[in-house]
Amino acid sequence: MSPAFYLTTPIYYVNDRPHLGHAYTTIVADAMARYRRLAGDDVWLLTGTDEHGDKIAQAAAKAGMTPLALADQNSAAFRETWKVLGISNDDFIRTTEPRHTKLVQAILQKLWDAGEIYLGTYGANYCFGCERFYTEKEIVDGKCPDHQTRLTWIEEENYFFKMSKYQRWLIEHIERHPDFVRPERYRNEILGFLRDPLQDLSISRPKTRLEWGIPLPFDDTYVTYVWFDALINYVSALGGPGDPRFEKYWPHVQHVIAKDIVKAHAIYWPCMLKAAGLDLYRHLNVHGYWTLGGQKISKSVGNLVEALALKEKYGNDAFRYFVLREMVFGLDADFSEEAFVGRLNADLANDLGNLVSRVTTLLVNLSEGRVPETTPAFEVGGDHALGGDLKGAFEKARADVDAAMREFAFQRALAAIWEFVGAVNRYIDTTAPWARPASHIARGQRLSALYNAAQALWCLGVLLEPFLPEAARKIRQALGGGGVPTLRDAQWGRLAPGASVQKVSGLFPRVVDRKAAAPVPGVVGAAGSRISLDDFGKIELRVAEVVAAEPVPKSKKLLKLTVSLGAEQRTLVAGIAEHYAPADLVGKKVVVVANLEPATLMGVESNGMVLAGSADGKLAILTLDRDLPPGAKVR
Ligand code: ME8
Repeated sequence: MSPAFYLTTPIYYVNDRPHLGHAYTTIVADAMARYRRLAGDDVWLLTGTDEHGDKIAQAAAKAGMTPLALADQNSAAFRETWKVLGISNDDFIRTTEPRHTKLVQAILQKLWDAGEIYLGTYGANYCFGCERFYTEKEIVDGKCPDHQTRLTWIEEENYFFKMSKYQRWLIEHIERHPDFVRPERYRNEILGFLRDPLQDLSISRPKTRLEWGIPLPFDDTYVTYVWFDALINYVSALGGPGDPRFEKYWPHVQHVIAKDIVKAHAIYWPCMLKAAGLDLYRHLNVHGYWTLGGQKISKSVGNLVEALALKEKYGNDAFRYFVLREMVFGLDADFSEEAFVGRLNADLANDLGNLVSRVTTLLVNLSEGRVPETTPAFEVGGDHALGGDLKGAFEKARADVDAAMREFAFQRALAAIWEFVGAVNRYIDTTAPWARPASHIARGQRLSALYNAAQALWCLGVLLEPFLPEAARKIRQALGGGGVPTLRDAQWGRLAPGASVQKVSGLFPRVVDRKAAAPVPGVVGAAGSRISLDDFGKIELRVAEVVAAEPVPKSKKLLKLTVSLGAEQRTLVAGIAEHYAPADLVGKKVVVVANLEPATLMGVESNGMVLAGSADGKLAILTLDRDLPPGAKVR
């Protein structure tokens, strides 16, 4: 039987719309769930929405809606967002569902019957944003440290959960299970907090103050405190004790949250579980905040970081890659679109996208679109076979990914995969399979290099699945593989000789100018914002002589140009086919941007950009009014 794996995200408040912060936690959980499925586990991934409490009641009042109408609307927005982002959750729970409210009441009744709950009076400073009371020690300048808002002193008769009696036991549990709360910084934070006496937890709110909650089963003049209600979702979504789903998955539960809610999850929740006679979770995995200019991202920062806007603009896989790669799990990370575009262009367009296009193009052009036979006798490098090195590099990447994923270190897992991507790119550069073979040995070596490159690409198509599901599927499909893979498929030789191969180009198009909607490929786009002389100096402009020109197959707009820069020849792709015939260009001296990173357009690598002006649909290439040699600098 496959090992079970149960993973949860927080259930998000329905007073907000999904933004980058929510999306990060959910993407992280999805990547982990996909990875465990790939490894063969029987996975259950849960997310949902937290719909009761002051925060929702107040937001609904402000919007002139009933709390349930607001919850319906925003819960649907979360559900829809996760669908669009391709999140593979197995369930979505709402705390207003009867399956949840029933279980919350059953647990409350059980604790009441067992004498774990009592009626008492309590007065303290309360934050409506956090929905919790703050101790004097936690308050900063009289304000909530999280929301920076003034706290409200509230004194009332309430029901209390005898949490204090679990303090000793909880400390011992955390000390005996070093990775119960991880990374370590959060474990230390909780142990630090537990050095002071733990208070009992107020678990009710009088209905006179708040009606929007689950009534206490033993006193319906009160509703349940939202945290006591919300945490139980992790249990109620599985049907609770006795339900086969609960019995199967609960012993393997792990939670993912950000540091804002670590106290509720690392203190209240274990005590509640212990009192209710339920097993504790395995791990609480805590990540840091996404910030924007140093400020925690929340709904107040606006559209830029709305989860869907980023996905729309850059694509789902690029969005996933950026957040998983950029944030060190556990620490804060600052979001910037520049960093996003930088990673997209460097890691995805350049490293991975070019690799996929190179390998598939080589296989189509040099091996008749098939994976060649293995020819060990011709392994490039003999005993020291480079192919062997490449296989070893993959096995190392796979082991590193596994170790990283066991610790929720997504950024390390991706770094390990990209080390392998680099190794494959270097392997292709070294073996140069495009070189004309001078002998049957060279031909054998070429096929052997292509075989290894194909295996490497296939393995990437499997190992990338949890992180870049769409790109990984395209890679596997290009190599004739369909269906859902497992890690066992990521092996040298799994891709049989003879398997058909299709070219893949433009897997991750470069983002040339993130402000320009659709720049014409190969031609400088519309005027942008002002730049300094220094910035202009970074652009290397040179005179280039067009040596050859031909249309790019299947493209109406693109021409492939071979140009001479004096000492070297280069291939450029320019979006000028609708304005110039190839024959018009040969012999012309044009001006090119010579220091652009390469970009692949319709499967052809372009190493530079031809300058042209355009107006009213007309286009004119920049030429010289006096002769200069090819390669001459332009300033
Ligand atoms: O706290 N950076 O819901 P919530 C990273 N309903 N992650 C962020 C983030 C940011 N800037 N902003 C939000 C609640 N998150 C309760 C949870 S669970 C039983 C009840 C993510 O809508 C992160 O996962 O305020 C954080 O823990 C969660 O959203 C808080 O979501």
